[in-house]
Amino acid sequence: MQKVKTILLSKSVFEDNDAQAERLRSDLHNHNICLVNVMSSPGSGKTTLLVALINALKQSYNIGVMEADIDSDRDAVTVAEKTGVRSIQLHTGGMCHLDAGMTEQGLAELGDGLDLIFLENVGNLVCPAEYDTGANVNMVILSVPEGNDKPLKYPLVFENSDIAVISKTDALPYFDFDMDECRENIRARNPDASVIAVSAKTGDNMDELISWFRRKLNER
Ligand SMILES: Nc1nc2c(ncn2[C@@H]2O[C@H](COP(=O)(O)OP(=O)(O)O)[C@@H](O)[C@H]2O)c(=O)[nH]1
Ligand SMILES: [Mg+2]
Repeated sequence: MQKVKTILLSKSVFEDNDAQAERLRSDLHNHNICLVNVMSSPGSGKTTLLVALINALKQSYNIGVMEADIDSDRDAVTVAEKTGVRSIQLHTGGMCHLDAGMTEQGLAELGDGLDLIFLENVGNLVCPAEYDTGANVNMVILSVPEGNDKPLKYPLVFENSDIAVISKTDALPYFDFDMDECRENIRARNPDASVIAVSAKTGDNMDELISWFRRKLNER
């Protein structure tokens, strides 16, 4: 099994997270780095989707990954083994989200020379939405088994995201998931968000998601 670096993050010293996040976002922009904050509940398919996305984009961009969790280095090892890109594990010391200061600590450990960095936030639809990490792109993932009403129950994470991915579409035949209603629920919270439904398992519609990222990265 591959070894990955694990960093224990210390609680942020900054009182004004929003100001710190704005500073970080503009620093990243000035260095032509795109940081993508990936949020979802546990098990909705963040790591699986990242592996598929990274393998599609790694010839074009220098990619790094920060995997945030309360414990274990499982996701960072999975990403390193399945993609070969630079991957580190961040431990939050029990906290259920990352803030901008913690994200900055992770970025310092990840190192230079990257132009696309994915941050897999702690699995949780509530807390990560309340703390701006300073990312340039916020992405929320909602999987088919979770149900199409989640944008109504957890509105903030959908309001704060640039893109909402509906994952595990291969499972649609087994769940009462109304795709049109889900899209409508997301649009009601955030009319500006792109909504893309995919299956990372079968590859269904992954091309649309990959193209979305290529366009976003070209806009930098
Ligand atoms: N059927 C199906 N299962 C998936 C898909 N993506 C992920 N999974 C499964 O869902 C579980 C959780 O996936 P994981 O990527 O670890 O989710 P995370 O906790 O959000 O990072 C694993 O058993 C995956 O194999 C998908 O597109 N379709
Ligand atoms: Mg994961």
